[in-house]
Amino acid sequence: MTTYETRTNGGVADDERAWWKEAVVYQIYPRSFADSDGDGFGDLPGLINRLDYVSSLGADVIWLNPIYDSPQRDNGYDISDYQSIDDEYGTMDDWEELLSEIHARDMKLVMDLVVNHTSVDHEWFQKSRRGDPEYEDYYIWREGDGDGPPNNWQSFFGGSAWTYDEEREAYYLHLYDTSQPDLNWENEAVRRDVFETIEWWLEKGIDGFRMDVINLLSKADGLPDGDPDSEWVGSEHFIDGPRITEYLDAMDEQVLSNYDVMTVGEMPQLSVEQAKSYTGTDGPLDMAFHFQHTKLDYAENQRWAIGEWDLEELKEITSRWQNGLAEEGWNAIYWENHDQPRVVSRYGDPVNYRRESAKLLGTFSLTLSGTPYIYQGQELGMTNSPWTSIADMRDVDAINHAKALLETDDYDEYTDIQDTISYRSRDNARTPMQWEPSENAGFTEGDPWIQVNPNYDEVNVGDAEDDPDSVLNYYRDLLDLRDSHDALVYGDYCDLLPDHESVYVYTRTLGTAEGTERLLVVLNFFGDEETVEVPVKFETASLLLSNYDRDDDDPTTVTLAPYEARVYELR
Ligand code: TEU
Repeated sequence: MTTYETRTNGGVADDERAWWKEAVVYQIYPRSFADSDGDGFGDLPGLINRLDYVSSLGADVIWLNPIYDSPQRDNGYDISDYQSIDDEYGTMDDWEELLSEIHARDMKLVMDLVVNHTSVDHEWFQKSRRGDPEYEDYYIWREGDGDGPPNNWQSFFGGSAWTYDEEREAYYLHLYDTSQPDLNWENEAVRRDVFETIEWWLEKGIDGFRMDVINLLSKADGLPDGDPDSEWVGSEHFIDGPRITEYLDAMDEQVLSNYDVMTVGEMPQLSVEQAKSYTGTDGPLDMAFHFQHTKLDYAENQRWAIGEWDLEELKEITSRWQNGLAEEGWNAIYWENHDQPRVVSRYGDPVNYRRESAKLLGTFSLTLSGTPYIYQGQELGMTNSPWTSIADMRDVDAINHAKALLETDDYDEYTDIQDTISYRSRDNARTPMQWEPSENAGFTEGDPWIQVNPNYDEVNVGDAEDDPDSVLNYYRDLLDLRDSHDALVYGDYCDLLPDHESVYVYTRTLGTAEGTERLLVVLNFFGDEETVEVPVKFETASLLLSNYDRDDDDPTTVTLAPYEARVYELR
């Protein structure tokens, strides 16, 4: 493993510096990380046993997906009690131990905040459904329109966003699964209860929140019909809705701003302009996830259709976000999370160049402006899993959509849609973490809740640890590189070859007390050899890192092997 000198420059103003800008976040999906008791589900004691591994990567922050009480229809994004730990994961004592073990390793813990909706099993919904006067307005209830639902809004998981409740004799709104009713943020009591919950966790000493679909909280007055042709029908009436700024500002002013924590909003259909206002100096959040680069491989803008992706579009999106938030706001950089298929299988080559392309894609993430997020297993170059039957799939989203596709006239049987569902399913991210080349990849001694990717005998932590050329050890170098170069955190971004179809070349430049620190990143995104002329002037150049064994220090004319990545320092 290469080591670099530690930061030396003083070119960044103190008020521009922040620990969460300098951090690298490692995301853990606890259900699939490590099982300590053999029930086939990952749990907190299992995770605690693996903290040294996370720390060995050089990660600064752990983002933990929801572990609260939940009927688990949407794997914990359907919460029935915000202040308790689901038995599946362990106890509150386990959680306290987890927090202190994370802090003992000098890392921080970010928890998931899911407050656009709860589970139908939440006490608030149970009381609301019964018409309890204190809770009747905690959710969004409406009479139907004739025999049908109140409007044409669609659930993200397919079908109407409204479900009729026999007990209340009215429809409730759910932008996700029918078991996930949307909270009514117009109701001040809802806001008060949510803010109290946030404060309760902050008082326990956590270091921040990842906020689920947080730009969906405010729904347009009168809940008007949506454009029937849009990708998500109704979304223009609930994304960045009329009172969203007011709600998030209040959350920030009343609670968050009293703590030194980081916040990242997950924001479907986010634009750069909106991101600036959410994450700029006066904005309520520190950074936000947008989705634009996760749609490159959609066909005709459809998620459940696979298309070819092209690099120029990735460059266009990336530059728009890098430049757009350069002065105001902050990016959250990611390829993978628990909702996205594995990036090597989408934008790399999992068959011929798995290692090379995994390293290339990692180099991209770790050298951009913004806080990088690594999803468990990404650092091994884990791939999508081969799914042979819908019966093996667990994700409510994939299962609902498979059903919906089969109800259309376009498809007759499951085999017609199998390739699409297998490629796109969120289950690809949720197969167990591959620890060892032994049964069930060392994840559990029982039956895993979801299939283990059969390539675990080749892709696993144990073997990667012993191999100096593994994706894992390359990731360690990348984190070390970022940690030792302020230009990678605070430097300006400049795309030098925006029109090149297969090679991405950019610089990150920072004026410092000792002169200018400038890094040059050269990435060949495809499987053919490429030679590029790099339009850059310098006095000396040195190659800091490559995913091939190179000792060439001249970056003016570079011949790149398939999926080759290089990072140079220029003086
Ligand atoms: O996801 C919100 C969401 O709509 C997307 O992340 C979606 O899954 C993605 O666009 C697929 O490409 C969040 C959570 O991350 C997800 O796991 C939950 O199912 C969802 O909210 C509901 O809480």
